[in-house]
Amino acid sequence: MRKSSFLCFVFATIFTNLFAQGQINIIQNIKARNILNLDGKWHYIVDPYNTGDGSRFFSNKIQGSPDELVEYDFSSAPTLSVPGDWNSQQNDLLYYEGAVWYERDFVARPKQGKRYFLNFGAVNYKADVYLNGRLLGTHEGGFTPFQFEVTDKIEDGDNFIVVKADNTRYAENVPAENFDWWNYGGITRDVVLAEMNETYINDYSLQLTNDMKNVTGYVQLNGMQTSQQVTVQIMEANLQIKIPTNSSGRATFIFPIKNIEFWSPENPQLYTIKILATSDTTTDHIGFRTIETKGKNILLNGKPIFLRGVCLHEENPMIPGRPRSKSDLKMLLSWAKELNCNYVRLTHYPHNEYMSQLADEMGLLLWEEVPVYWSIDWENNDTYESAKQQLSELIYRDKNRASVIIWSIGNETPNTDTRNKFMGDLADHVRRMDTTRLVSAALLGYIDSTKTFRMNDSLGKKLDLLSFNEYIGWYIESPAEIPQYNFAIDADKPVIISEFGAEALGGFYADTATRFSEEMQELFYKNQFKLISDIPALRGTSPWVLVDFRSPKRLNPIYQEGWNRKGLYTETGKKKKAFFVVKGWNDAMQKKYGK
Ligand code: GCB
Repeated sequence: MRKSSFLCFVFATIFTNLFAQGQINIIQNIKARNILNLDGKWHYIVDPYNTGDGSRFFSNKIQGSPDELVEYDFSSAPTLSVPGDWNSQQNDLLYYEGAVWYERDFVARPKQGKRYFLNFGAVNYKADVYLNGRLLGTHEGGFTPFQFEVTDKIEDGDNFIVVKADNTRYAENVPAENFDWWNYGGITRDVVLAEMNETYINDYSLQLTNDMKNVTGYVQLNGMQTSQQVTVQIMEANLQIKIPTNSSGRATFIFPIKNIEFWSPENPQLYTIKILATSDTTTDHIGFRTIETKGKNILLNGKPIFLRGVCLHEENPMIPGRPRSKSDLKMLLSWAKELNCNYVRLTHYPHNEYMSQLADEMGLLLWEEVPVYWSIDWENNDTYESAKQQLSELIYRDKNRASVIIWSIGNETPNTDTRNKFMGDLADHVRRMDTTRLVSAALLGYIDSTKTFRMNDSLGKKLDLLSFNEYIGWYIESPAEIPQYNFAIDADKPVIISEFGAEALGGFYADTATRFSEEMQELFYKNQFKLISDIPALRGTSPWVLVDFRSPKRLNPIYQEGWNRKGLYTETGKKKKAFFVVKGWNDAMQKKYGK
């Protein structure tokens, strides 16, 4: 890179930051660091009576002298693969909910002057983490990353980690006790140990400003040498800025951009970002785009866009349980592409971080959500704090992903005062953390005596998009009756139908009046698309759902057998008839709105 061609402007103090750091303290893009991967086989002990704390499983004892009483033994216990849930790895754990203790040995050679961090991609739901018998801390929330510094606890030579993972459902958790997906328990995402310099780059953000003329953001150091010179480079565009960090190790910046191709689904251009401090360097791949609403329109890079979407659970039906690798997830997004989607709603919880990286690479816009789902303990402050924490961790993790355009604060929640306070505060919190994306939630409407679907949810006022789920023709009457309904949605903001769908067992063919037939599901979508085309502000749809997924609530012994069958693909990856109706709609919307 030619230095002379670099632009270098410092306005750091004049411009406010688009991101507030929040309370999260995790190494940004940790996989780009010097890491020891701790995935693999971990010993496990199932603890249905919660005996492990009292029996001190965390000390990982092996019986020494014959008179010693030790009532467990990890070294001879069976193993589970990490990452991975326990439900899909052991037949007798399929429905297990409770505590499982994991143990893994590793050898470390810690170096003088380095710092060490143990990082978990996700553990569902609660994790108590111990290193060499000492408690590092506890994390709650099943879908977001967390980390502990272990510099003063790691041994030169043999070490062991013990994790108590507990996926018991409680009314005060987020999600609470009732939800329509499998409650996969365990260490479901990667575990790594990172070796860092004493002062390292902990976090950074790079965003395009709404006028599309500048890139703005910050770099945050962690360590003793807080005052350093930091350089941020956008490699392929030959841009860089040099800035000093302040006494808290933070540097904010804004600099004009030239030669940048804006990221979009048609042109998912990512740039190599290098951040160089005196004591550390790191790298990432980041795209630049803007997203905003204007009246009824959603504008991507200033141009109106229609979100041709589909909903998705983090479940690849070809692999039992939670997907474990980037390639497990890639298949799902490729299927969405085959449906001619430019957008995916990742329901109902933060998905694996590979999802947003893949969406960045593949050119898919994303809606990301936290599991504030159905009934939550709205009056409980701890519940609120947990929802807020999960949201903060998600935003912190994915803030540099161009694909992510919407933060969703929940799904199908009741329009009550306590809920409005809870979720209204969450919406404010999101806006404090990130001013560069849209805030939404999947709301519910009601149907009046004239079969008119209306919205009166007061939370709508707090959101950038009016998004709602509706099941006219499946939970309300059947597909043949859909033409009797209509929508009265008088919104001055973009409307997104965040869910609508019907079940069909792949390969079950019958007439359009037969539940669970492919023909009924096909008619459902044909009639739905006619119905919703009349909504003037409609700017996006995400049918429920891309692929059949496992849910213990779905108990029809002939058609469901533990699967929610609203997929457009079967669990073996076969397209159902309805797939082609949805694709037809996406093609038509693409024609109408251009790319
Ligand atoms: C919904 C929920 C979703 C369910 C779906 C269904 O409204 O948001 O989680 O799985 O309906 O299939 O009933």
